[in-house]
Amino acid sequence: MNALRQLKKDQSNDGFQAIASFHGLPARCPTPAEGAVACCQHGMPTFPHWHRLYTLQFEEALRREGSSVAVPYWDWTGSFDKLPELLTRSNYYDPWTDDVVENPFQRGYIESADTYTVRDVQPELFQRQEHTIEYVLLALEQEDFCDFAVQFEVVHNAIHYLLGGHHEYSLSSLHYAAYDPAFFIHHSNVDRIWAIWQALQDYRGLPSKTAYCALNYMSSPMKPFSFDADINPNAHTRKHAVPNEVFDYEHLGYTYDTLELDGMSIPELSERIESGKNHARVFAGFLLKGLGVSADVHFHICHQDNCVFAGYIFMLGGAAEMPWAYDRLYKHDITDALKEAGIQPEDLFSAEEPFTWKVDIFAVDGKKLDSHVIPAPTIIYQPAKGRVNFNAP
Ligand code: CUO
Repeated sequence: MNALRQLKKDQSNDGFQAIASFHGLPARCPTPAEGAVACCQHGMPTFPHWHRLYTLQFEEALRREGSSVAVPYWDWTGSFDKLPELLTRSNYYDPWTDDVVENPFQRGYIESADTYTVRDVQPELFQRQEHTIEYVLLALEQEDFCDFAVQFEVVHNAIHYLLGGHHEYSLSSLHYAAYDPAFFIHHSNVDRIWAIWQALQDYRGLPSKTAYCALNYMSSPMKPFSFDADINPNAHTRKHAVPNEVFDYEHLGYTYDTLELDGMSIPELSERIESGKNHARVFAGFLLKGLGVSADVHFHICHQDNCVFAGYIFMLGGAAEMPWAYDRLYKHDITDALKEAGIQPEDLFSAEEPFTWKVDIFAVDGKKLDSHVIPAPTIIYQPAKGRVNFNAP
């Protein structure tokens, strides 16, 4: 807390304002065509790498200001009924000065907008835990890096939205998210989930430190970390500003106290993931792309005149974002939603009339968007493990 207080006073190119602007506004990444865009990489297989390096940049800046600890992670996959005290307490006692001082993790100042960050916490944050772990497990189940990266990023988006809510100067805005120190406490956990996936890949005997599905991306410099020392004074992140250099976090100089998730070790996680494959599952498959705005996508699956709520996803965006589109589907498990509506996975095969979707997309300010800005999802049937289809022996 003392280190963050100091970092906020640091007006240098590696102070709080400068680091926060690496992610969103003021935009730092020039483009030949349309002026500068926000540097953060979303919707690409480099999302995990860019944000790993970014969390490290923040951690090393705090260490420069006297911190001797790592950036803590907030494990939002477990159950909780309030935010971590680190983020919410209003003040703390500083034994060095014998003073009670303001807790710097509560909010951040946004110089370019001359305002402070706000948290418009949504009640769902405290209600969706049992689902959150399932979404994370589905990400961890993916054995191909690019499939993992899509599921992983979309799960992480929800925390931005549920903490930031409908407020512009909040975690739910790509432009201003990183001005709220909660960003780094969240992203430290996001990074830990990637580390858990990497450990699972090792356990499964699969690649954990490369991405065969996106080799070209893995050798492209990540801005603004790769820029010169005037823009990024941190020689360590500058030197490692290529995704290939970021897979090995221990090589970057840090580790995690534990890679357990929801009390499960890596072998237990693997077992849980494998047992989840023993029943047939149905997914909605979305081909997502940047909308230039943060948005909430609610979807219902309909048969004849009957529509049932199947889920929602959150997209983090902003007008200054880099254009992006995933090259593969984000899968949202709708098996339970269908069952609750009395629809068995098998019914999808025998229905005489096709199942259709009702998709409602709301920008974070509440404005309804055209539901066709993203293609209607596909229905994906995944048979139980070892079965070719539902009625196979
Ligand atoms: Cu760039 Cu969480 O992704 O912010």
